[in-house]
Amino acid sequence: MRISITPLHLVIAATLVMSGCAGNTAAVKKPAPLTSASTLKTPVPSATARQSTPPVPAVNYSAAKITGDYAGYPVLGQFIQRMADEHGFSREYLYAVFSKAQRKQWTLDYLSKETGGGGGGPAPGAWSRYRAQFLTHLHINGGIEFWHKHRACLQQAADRYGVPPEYILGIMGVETAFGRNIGKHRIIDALTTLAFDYPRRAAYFTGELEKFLLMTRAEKIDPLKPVGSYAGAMGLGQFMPSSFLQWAVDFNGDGVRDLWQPEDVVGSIANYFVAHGWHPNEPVVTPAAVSGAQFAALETGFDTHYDLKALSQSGIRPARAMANPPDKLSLLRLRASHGDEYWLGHPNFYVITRYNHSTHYAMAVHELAQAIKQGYLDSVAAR
Ligand SMILES: [Ca+2]
Repeated sequence: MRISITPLHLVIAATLVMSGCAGNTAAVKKPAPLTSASTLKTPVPSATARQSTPPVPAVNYSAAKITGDYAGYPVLGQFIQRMADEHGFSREYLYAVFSKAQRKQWTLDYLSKETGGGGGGPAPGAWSRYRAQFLTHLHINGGIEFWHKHRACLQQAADRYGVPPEYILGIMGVETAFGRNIGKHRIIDALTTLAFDYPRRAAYFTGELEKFLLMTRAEKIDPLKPVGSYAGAMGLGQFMPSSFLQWAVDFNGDGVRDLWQPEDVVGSIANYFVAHGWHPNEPVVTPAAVSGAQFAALETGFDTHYDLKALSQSGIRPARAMANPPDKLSLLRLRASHGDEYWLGHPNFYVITRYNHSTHYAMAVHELAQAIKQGYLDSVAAR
């Protein structure tokens, strides 16, 4: 499991929540009294257009100054000034919100231990240990159950976006085990702490805090209510606020984009994939067979690029036929307990890594997707 604060938006938190919430079986909690609809209507595309009159927040908080953990932070004062000037927030509203924000020392201590980075690449067996966390009965059965329950919605997303249901479910499974591990950290505390007490990533998290406040105002959510990962990722798909603003969709047509609504999460993940270049009807990976001595010298990873001829010259070939091989494939090495596996990553494998920049992550999503699909088809056939 890779845990690092890298300069990527949603990605970091998607990784962080895995460790922060392992074993948490809490049900999905909605952060605010939002309406939910069980019947699907026409999807409404994301709308982030600025409005000349700022929307009214869900709760009318007001205070004359900042008290509490964040009293006396000049940079917070400058942030509030900017939110007022650029987005029309009332200062008194933000003074009150930040008076209730709590500094999360646990997060800062945790991250200070993580900054070493290690290096040297995965150890033998690392892939098997990572995989075992996600290819479980809980994850697979959770996906099959979700598929049956939200079949129409998943089909609608497949038709509209070209993303097969199993990959949407693979993401939701690895991220939160279908809502079982959504995280327990208040987003306002997580983002305020990382924006103003974690200088290494202050610019990034200040941006996420800004977008979180815009999101809660636009969607009529009390900003003190949402919980998620300690880096601020939210809902069944663990979207960061910037990802919410850019890619979340109201997929059940009830007028709100809600990262806790299963239908909206299905549409939002599919939309995220399309925005990052998903190729409909194309595979994710092809197993590779290796021979000779030269293959070991090739660089591996989701961001490598080889054509089949170059791979062949190094003793690497597809272990099964490819209908339409892409111009470039990545070479993936997975260090399983039984030895190293080699795979060829198609462009869609790279798309999955846009959710979390990790070969292990994308391969776990792929394998979980395939296991869920097989289980779903078996359960349909048995009926
Ligand atoms: Ca909705």
